[in-house]
Amino acid sequence: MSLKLYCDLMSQPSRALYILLKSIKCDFEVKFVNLREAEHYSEEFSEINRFQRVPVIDHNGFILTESVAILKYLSRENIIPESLYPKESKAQARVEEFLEWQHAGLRLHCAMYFRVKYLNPIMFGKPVDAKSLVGYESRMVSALTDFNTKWLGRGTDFINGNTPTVADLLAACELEQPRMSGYDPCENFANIAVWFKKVREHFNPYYGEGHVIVNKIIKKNSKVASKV
Ligand SMILES: N[C@@H](CCC(=O)N[C@@H](CS)C(=O)NCC(=O)O)C(=O)O
Repeated sequence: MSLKLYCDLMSQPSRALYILLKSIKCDFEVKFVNLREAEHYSEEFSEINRFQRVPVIDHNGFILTESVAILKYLSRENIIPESLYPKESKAQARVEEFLEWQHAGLRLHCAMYFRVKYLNPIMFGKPVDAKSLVGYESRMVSALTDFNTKWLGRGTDFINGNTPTVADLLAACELEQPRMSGYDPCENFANIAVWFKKVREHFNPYYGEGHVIVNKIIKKNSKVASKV
């Protein structure tokens, strides 16, 4: 069996797949695609993914993009254990209910806040437009409020019950992103804070390994902020 994961650890769904495959002790090859160096626009990578995005897998020559499709495929191929991606119809539907929701319900808003507040000023050398940031922040807070009360806060340790699934890992990796731009969801949302700790603990040491670069940026930016 040959499984390659094309990823960049600055990318949320890339981290989720990287941590997942490491934590289930899957024998896979990591192919880093450095987004900051624009490696995803190279001819070589464009042939692998015509959309020029990560993550991508190559499983015995079968190339697949889109993190949710990849998770579903790896579950069907029995690479992800049932404990993390249920096979039973209704339990599986509950996990997939979250996987469908999170793209527009959570990821979009956390990623946009990160992009507008942190990435765009670095990429385009322009300061953040404070007015538009207010809108991005309020949409992110609204998404986090939904996540905090409608997915968490239902009397279970994780999104769907008392054991984690791929839904928890995908969500946690998304929620790390705004932390790099100085917004820590744990400071404002009690259910998220309790849940986040459990997800990190469950997937460690791989969770920490997948977030080494992210944590360095968070540390660096918090030092800068404390000096301001
Ligand atoms: N819906 C895709 C999203 C893929 C995606 O947007 N990847 C980002 C990193 S998180 C990327 O490759 N961005 C490169 C770019 O926008 O130029 C998935 O879930 O896999």
